Amino acid sequence: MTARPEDFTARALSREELEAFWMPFTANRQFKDQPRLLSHARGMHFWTTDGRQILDGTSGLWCVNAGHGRREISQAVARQLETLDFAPTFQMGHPGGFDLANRLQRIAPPGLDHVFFTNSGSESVDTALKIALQYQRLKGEATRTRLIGRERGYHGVNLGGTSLGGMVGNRKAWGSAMIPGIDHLPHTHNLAKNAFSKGQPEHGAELANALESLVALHDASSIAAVIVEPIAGSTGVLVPPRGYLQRLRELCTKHGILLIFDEVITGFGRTGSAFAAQEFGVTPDIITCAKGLTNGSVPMGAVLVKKEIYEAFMTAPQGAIELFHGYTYSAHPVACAAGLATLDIYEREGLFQRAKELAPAWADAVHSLKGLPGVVDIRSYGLVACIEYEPLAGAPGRRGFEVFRRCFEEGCLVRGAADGTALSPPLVIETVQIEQLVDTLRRAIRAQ
Ligand code: PXG
Ligand code: PLP
Repeated sequence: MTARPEDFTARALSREELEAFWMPFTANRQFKDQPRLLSHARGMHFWTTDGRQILDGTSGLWCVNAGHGRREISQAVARQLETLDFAPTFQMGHPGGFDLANRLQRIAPPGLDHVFFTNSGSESVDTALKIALQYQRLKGEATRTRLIGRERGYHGVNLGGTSLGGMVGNRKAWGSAMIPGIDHLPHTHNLAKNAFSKGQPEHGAELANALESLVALHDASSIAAVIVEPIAGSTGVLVPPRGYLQRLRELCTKHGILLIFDEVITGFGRTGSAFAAQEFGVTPDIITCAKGLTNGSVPMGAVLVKKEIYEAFMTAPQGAIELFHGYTYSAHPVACAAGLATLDIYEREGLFQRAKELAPAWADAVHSLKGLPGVVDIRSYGLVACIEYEPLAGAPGRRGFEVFRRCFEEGCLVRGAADGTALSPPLVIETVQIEQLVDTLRRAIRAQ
């Protein structure tokens, strides 16, 4: 008989045992004083080491799109580990990498035909930037070295992504290491005009014209690429205003600038399509992704590039390495097995379509929180949403954290995002679970 989740037990850790692990993006001392430890997970739920069931309203960290504990994935991973635990992919190969690249090509927007594998979203971003810079050189446009990000963007934690991201906290500590020649477009968040939009907000397409100003300032011949998240995730689910991404695409094409969509969060069904590119009908030149690629089970990321870009590299002399870049674990066989099993689940269960079908009910449920004290905005698209609060005087971010803490105590995992709560549940969420999540949030917000 197979074990039920309830059969697992995990011992609590002492304060001393918690010390050695320097936790990422965590208030370490606060956490270690009051730890929140997870022991196992199935479907829509985690269980804590003290036996409490927690509804996962965030797909872990926006990655477990098919729900937890998917047996097809764990079995594929176990089989792969026993057959070929590791294979070099530098001047060598194994079928899994090619299979997964072909499968990704099938769900990618037309024309994004080639796939470079990484181990995370951060690595995907830095890889995409290197590809963009070298592509411009290969085209004879070596002066195109400038890179453009956007305020409130998040592109991971490696130095390229940190430089292009627009999160001040992540930039200020390492100012001296920021790569030079970077500009930022303005973000599109506008409470005065767009508060409580369901789906794409009406106002702000013209903000893409800021790219035209940067071209006027620096000249197009100096600009290699623009990178944006189609929907900014980490900084509070900023949905692109109608027409904004189209305008950005037009301007990039007009000026010979590559457009990179960072789809680490928006990829794999979050918006109701495989990628936000298809959802919004705008095809970038490069897509970065990770997270949902393996349902969060094994670290993996990927960079999808247009045929013209790949082909420009393939003009190097025979026998020369065309792109001097790669990770020990690029296309790791175990990650490939997890990725293939994950894409099978998405396809077999029609999960991207399911997200699209659930989106209106999801939006209605989340928007029912409008009118609660301190709620200044609610934004939603596909199966993602954010509730934004009026910051408490002198304590920015406190409300978001307190709502997170209280929801966790009441059995729901939500994510604090600045002074807001971000939600991105697994695409298998049921209607009653949406109700539970929203009711829990309602109580937590009222308690502030
Ligand atoms: N780009 C985007 C758009 C992301 O959202 C990364 C790159 C970096 O991916 P890795 O795999 O290196 O973490 C991300 C990651 C949160 C949160 O709740 C968001 C991310 C990661 C962890 C937490 O805001 N986004
Ligand atoms: N540092 C050292 C000393 C290495 O030898 C390597 C890879 O061989 C790396 C860093 C890069 O590691 P990875 O390929 O896992 O990104």
